Amino acid sequence: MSVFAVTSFDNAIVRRPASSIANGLRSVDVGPPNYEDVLREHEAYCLALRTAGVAVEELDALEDFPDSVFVEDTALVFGDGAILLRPGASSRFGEAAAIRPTLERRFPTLIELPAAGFVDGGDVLVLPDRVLIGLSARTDQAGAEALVAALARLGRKGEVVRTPLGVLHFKSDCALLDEETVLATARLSSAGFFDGLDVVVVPDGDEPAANALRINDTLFVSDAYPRTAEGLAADGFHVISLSTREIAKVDAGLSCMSLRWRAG
Ligand code: CIR
Repeated sequence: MSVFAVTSFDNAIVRRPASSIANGLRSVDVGPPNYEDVLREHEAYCLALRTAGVAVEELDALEDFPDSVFVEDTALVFGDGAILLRPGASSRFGEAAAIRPTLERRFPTLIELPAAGFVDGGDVLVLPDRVLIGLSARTDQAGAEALVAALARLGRKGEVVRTPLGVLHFKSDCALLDEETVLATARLSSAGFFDGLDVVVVPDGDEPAANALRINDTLFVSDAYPRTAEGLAADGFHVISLSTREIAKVDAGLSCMSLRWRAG
């Protein structure tokens, strides 16, 4: 069995938010995010990634795709190759084609999924020994099985699981804290997908905080959930809180704004 490092990164791709993010998909409409504030959150995020030791390439905004800042949903990337995904929301179909030239330029191998089924990168959690793919309203069985086959070509094992009902993405409810530990909501941790790993459960009411992001020595957590952030800091993690107030209005958190990998 191969075991891969999964919290160590030296490169990331992000995309500048489009002003059309006001029309981004959302499960509950609490009003459009303010564009200037989204830009501020995104700039702080990029700076934080760079400070954590990552070289960040920022792609141009795509006004035709309101959710295109959430590049995580378009691809799965590793040092030895990338997989172009098939985002499952119709307004996002074109985002994979838009990022394709960048991935061709940056990765030695680019695998494309067959034109059947859908997978959003937000439903994919990369663990050291396997890759969990959560079935959801965005990721279907055909897409998940195609991704398992694509992962096998990169020497990795995919395992199809289920995103909790009513949760947008599998990773809306979990994140890796380190190579042995997952942060998860109670509803996800009880599903038994994290065999062999320690699980830290976010406090009731802090569910969105589970979409944290570990980059090298730093753990990024939403500043809207200080209880979670303080608990993780007390556990010894180097926690940096980042604002997600505006992007949360279009159901987004911290992992979705970047593709991350270790090239060297
Ligand atoms: C969507 O519904 O597709 C966007 N408004 C939010 C995507 C968030 N992506 C992610 O968590 N990976």
